[in-house]
Amino acid sequence: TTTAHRVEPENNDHKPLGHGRMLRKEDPRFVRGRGRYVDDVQLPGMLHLAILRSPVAHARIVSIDVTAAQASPGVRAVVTGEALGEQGLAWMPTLSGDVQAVLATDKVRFQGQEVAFVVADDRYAARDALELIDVEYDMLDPVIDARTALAPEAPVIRDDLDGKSDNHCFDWETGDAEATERVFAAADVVVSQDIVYPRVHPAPMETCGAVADFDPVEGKLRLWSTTQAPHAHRTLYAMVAGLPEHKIQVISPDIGGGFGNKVPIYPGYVCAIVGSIVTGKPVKWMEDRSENLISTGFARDYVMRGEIAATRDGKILAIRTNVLADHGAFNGTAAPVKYPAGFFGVFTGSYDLQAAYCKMTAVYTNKAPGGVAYACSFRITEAVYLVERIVDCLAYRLEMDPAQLRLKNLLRPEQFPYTTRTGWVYDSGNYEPTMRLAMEIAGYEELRREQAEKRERGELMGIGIAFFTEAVGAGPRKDMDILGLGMADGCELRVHPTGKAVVRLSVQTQGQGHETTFAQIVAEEIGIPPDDIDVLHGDTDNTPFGLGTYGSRSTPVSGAAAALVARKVRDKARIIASGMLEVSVADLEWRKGAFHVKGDPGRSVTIQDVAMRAHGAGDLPDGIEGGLEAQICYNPSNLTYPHGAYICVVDVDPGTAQVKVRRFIAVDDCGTRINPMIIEGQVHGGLTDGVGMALMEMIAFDPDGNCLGASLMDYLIPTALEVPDWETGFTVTPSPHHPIGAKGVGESATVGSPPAIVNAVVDALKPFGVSHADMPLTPSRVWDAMRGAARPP
Ligand code: PCD
Repeated sequence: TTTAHRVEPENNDHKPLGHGRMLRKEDPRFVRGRGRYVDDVQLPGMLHLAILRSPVAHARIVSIDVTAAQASPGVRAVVTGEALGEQGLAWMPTLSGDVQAVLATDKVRFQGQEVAFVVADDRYAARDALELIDVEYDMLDPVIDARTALAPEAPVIRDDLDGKSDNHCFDWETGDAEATERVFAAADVVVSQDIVYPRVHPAPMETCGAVADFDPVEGKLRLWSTTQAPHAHRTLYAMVAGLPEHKIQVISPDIGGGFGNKVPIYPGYVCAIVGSIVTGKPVKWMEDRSENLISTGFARDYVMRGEIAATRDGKILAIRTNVLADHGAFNGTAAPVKYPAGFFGVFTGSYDLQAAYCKMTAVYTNKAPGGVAYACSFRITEAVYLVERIVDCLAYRLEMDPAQLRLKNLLRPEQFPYTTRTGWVYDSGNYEPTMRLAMEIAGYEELRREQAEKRERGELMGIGIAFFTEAVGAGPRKDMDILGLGMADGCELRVHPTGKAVVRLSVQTQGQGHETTFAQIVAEEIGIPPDDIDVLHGDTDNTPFGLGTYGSRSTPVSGAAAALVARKVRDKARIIASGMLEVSVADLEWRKGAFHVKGDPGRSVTIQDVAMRAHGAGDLPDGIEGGLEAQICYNPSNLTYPHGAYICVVDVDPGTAQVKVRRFIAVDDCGTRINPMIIEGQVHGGLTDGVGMALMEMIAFDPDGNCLGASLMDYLIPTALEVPDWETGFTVTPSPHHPIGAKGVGESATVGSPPAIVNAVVDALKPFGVSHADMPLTPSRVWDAMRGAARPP
């Protein structure tokens, strides 16, 4: 899709970094089909692994007979949970401190769970042998609806956990319950609404997979895998397998989309490692589409109750919410230890409130483990949806225009840095101009007039608004860690003698364009053109430690590291330059790539001259070592808080209840922009995700726990046909604590668009007295809503 409308402010302060819209350095490789993905890895003697999965959601394993499979042609090994158990490998820790079965030993707990694996000469031999494994199951009742998980008669899913007698996973609360109750009790107006954010799946184009190569002579494990967090995975493998960490190399090559799906460690990765150790050969495991959809990390699955208190004239006073979170059979999400519900605590949105309170209960069910933060900084997507939906419910009740209601309540610029009612500190924001710009691009007043006319004629047109603030860039070591690992990022920069450079990152791109944007950041600081800077990532042997790419943290954390490491190199270059020019450091002026003697513009040395001197012959100033390189580990002092205003226009066919997204206006503020073209691409992708979630996507189950969305025939994802030409604009409010003022943006559109779309559809249905309907707004759901029969999903 194209950008029909792009608003470029005149103001110079709003210029992106120097190399702005430069084309992506990685694309020549991708457009020629020369990307190298995990499934492209071919090693001599490599074997193939296939996984036998449970056909049922909940059952005790009575017996597993593998004799026929072992005798099948080409089969090298068949491994069950029992065999793994003998090595202490049947269970592994998850990134949220739960444990998960690598292969089931006692019970299967969701349909698609890993039960056994076969290693064979090729993929087909491995798959064929799976059918010869004979498993006897003793069926148990499944728990499918989270709302029934805590009923006394519910079967206990996690009886593997010591003393566990129910399906309770965790409780979490934030805010001030009493203060909130006081505000609610005294308020003119209270509106409450039950809201479901259905289970969806990130469904990246490339499924998950790995190639494991254990060399018994070196004692070294090399693992190519589809991971968004190679260093964190390496540490976990060291902990699970007892292999020394320096003998594990995790390589994340080109990745065909992550979207949070590639953050967790999946049993398949561990099986590939075990397979290689057992057979003494390299072993490849690659999921198919259905395996990816039924067994890997899903997202969302929150049943929420939202309550909002306000004055009669629309001043929002307080928000309260109660959430039931379905985490599936194992809590497989990656979340900072102290925040089991991630950044849901930012459910207070972009508004100036007096009080807020959230209570959450998480439960286990017989569904695939999760829930990953799919294009969502640790559950902020659910929080934004809740607050933006409930604000619209309030507008409906007060008969106020939803744009005016928001404008009346947005935080004001002088309130930043703003501490929310749940204790988060929004670093910076200037909300009203963002909202006004979106309304201006949309032609908001004109749209409302058009809508009024259409309503006269019985046509269903809806206008939906969402205003969001996100918390991205986890995070400060003092506040957050994952399994005891602090969330800082390393970065290393080496400048070669001829002035070309290599920057090594701890984060890993899955398509976001880091090879380009990180070169741009370094280029801006050190004056070497971005084409002369290579970006290396995704290989633990060759990059500094860091926690990986998710929660739009690469720019806020690693991007800051890249700017600072370049400044460190520049500081050293300045000292060398002062020696070369025989002046003091204070007499030098840095201008785009060269040091100039103040007041003597003719005398200067370029960064390339300095690089040669740093490595070459001739004296260096006292105490300065040769070479031109530096390394740092950046610990952010706060998260960054991007914001945005989205407006969606839909037409609903009164005869078929089909929703058409006619226009979508997205104005984003991610602080200083590095590459506006890449940002627009990120926004277009996220908006498309949003259309999918709002209108089409849901991983559903039948009462027996059969997954009904196990292929892309049933799990609908949007294509270019379902989306309009996106209209984007931007404002720039730099982050005060980020060295270049940048905030993350990769997930903004996925977070902000579902409420805008749902608000638009509900607005279209206003003539039917509809004030809420749950996603996905498929024609049948919209039809039911029009007939007053909105059924709970
Ligand atoms: N940027 C710029 N500027 C600014 C910001 C940003 O330029 N201011 C850019 C950068 O550089 C990059 C991008 O943009 O390139 C993005 O960023 P960020 O926001 O920082 O983010 P990151 O970290 O990098 O990434 C991540 C994200 C996420 S998180 C997700 S989901 C998704 C997104 O990203 N994924 C993906 N996007 C994307 N794209 C693609 N292509 N693919 C993929 O896969 Mo999660 O948590 O994981 O769920």
